[in-house]
Amino acid sequence: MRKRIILITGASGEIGMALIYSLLKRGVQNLVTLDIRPLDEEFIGKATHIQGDICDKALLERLVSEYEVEAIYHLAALLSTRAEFSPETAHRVNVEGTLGLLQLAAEQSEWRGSPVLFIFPSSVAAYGMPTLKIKESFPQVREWEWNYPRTMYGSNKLYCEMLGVYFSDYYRQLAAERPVMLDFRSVRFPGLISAFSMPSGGTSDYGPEMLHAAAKNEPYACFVREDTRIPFMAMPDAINALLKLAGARREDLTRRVYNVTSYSLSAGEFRQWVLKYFPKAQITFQPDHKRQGIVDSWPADMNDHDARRDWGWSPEYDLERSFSDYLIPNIRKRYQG
Ligand code: AKB
Repeated sequence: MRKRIILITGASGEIGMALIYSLLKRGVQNLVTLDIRPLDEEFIGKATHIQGDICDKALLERLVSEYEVEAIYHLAALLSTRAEFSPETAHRVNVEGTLGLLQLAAEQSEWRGSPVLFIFPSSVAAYGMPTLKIKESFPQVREWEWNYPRTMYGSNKLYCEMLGVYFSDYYRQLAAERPVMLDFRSVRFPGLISAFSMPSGGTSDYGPEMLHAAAKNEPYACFVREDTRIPFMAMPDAINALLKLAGARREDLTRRVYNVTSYSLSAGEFRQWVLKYFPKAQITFQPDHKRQGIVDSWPADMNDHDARRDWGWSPEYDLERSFSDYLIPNIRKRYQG
């Protein structure tokens, strides 16, 4: 008998580490993690780690020969800024990597006769607001609006959402008898802010970078204008969203892709919140017009009404609580002993 497992890809990334921490805390013992990097020391011995490339077909074949995969949290991705520097690599990892895992989940679902749960974090980058004027006129976008991403990463996310829907609902639709298929569920995240890790390669990174720099007493030059506004969320809420969506009853879900968000903040307001706790922080604005263009194409906020209605989504950390209860105490501990 093969051991039943939960597979987490991108396990050494920001979301991956926070998710593993939460699952272990909930007593989950059957975690198999996959990442191109080694697993964080904190988790060694608590999860079975495979260091390798998600695009390595032989690796995925070995994995299913050893384990029965019940659920996949597919977090591995090249983020928006990094993906612009190597779009072909981003496409390989973000799209081909996801396609390989969807195929794996489809085969496993058919073999088991019950759907493999496939949880996929998508992003505010799946949107593309053509102009700042239009961005202002549509302050809270719905899932189906303005799906015209301007980045390789955003395009990859949007397409992979579609692939997930396809594999769940239409794959082998012309077969005489359609086999049991996977159960794809996705959340579109805003910019995420963690107290315990730094993002790398994203374009919403100016928020967390500003905060971590202030805590380290380092000057920070923000690469977007002061009036730039996008939605953000504290990392514990991102993990809650993934776990809550994973635990929702299938019959309650009216979509496969849901917006989730917490608060919408301009870069100038972000700076004010940082100054409230680190009054000596030296934060200036030196917009990089190329990265600015990417953030300008993301909506100021997302409408997450459907997630609230269908599976009871509600962020636990509003703006005030994110800073006072989560970010500031943990970041202070991290950098100031
Ligand atoms: C990025 O900036 O690329 C990510 C995202 C918004 O998905 N943080």
